[in-house]
Amino acid sequence: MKIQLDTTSEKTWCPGCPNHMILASVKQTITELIESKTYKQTDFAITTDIGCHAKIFDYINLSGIYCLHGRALPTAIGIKLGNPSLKVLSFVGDGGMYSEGMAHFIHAFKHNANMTLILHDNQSFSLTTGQPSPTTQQGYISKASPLGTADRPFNPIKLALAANATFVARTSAKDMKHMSEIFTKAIEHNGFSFVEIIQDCLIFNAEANNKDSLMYKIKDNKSLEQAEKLAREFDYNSKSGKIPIGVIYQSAERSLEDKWPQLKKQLNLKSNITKKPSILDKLIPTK
Ligand SMILES: Cc1ncc(C[n+]2csc(CCOP(=O)(O)OP(=O)(O)O)c2C)c(N)n1
Ligand code: SF4
Repeated sequence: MKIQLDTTSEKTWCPGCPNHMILASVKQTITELIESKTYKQTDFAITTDIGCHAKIFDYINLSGIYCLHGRALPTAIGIKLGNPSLKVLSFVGDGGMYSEGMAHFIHAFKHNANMTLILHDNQSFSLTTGQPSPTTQQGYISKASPLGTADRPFNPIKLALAANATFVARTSAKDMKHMSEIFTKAIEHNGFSFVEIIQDCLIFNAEANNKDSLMYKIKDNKSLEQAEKLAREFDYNSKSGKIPIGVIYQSAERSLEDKWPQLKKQLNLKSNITKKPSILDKLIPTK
């Protein structure tokens, strides 16, 4: 079957924005998974939040829902409940996920639905011109924080581990090969996989950029004790310390689909949904 992930939508990200590289890596990953004959294009669905990152919805030809700010994750879980066979990817920013959507973030680890959360962390609310987000470093001066941000940032990796995450990984938006390897491992994990992408924003909070020299690659880790140590190495607050990238933690637990007999039953059914031509096809423009 021909793979057609491109769309005709004009890209409105700033030239050089790392979101372009994230998009390319996501497309490469999905193309490779389809070419491996394990998946079809229609096996994937996406949800996106609101923010610069969320424009990915228009640039990748996959079914999905462009959600309210902070709600991309519960909507993705809703898609999984409707059709547990789908491979669902949810794209969120640090602002929307850790502010408006924080409760969903924590509970998602508990439910352990078999899906992937891709978090673009540029340590700023960028679409709305650079207000401090929950992972912004202390002292950041913006129009919304003229005296400098006083609060210490959250450490989302620590939060994820404390909430019983079964897959936590970190990658860099500047390393397309690494991103693609991590996305593949995340998508193939049986359970909820959380991938944090360290991403520069070229326009807002530029002082948080260029942390590359702190990053180092780790081997896939399955020890919780080691994961907790790795999580403490980067505090999102300073440019000292080290930033481990790779699979920080992975464990085997029952997924939401394994826990709920209704979903398990649906998983075993061969999909019998065939698309019938509808009058709506003419009314709703394709991407
Ligand atoms: C409930 C709600 N709160 C706030 C907003 C305004 N808003 C839209 S996008 C955005 C910033 C998004 O920042 P982030 O999630 O970090 O994504 P980025 O733009 O950095 O990719 C904000 C505050 C909104 N649309 N809805
Ligand atoms: S404002 Fe920042 S995150 Fe948004 S498109 Fe421009 S560089 Fe990318």
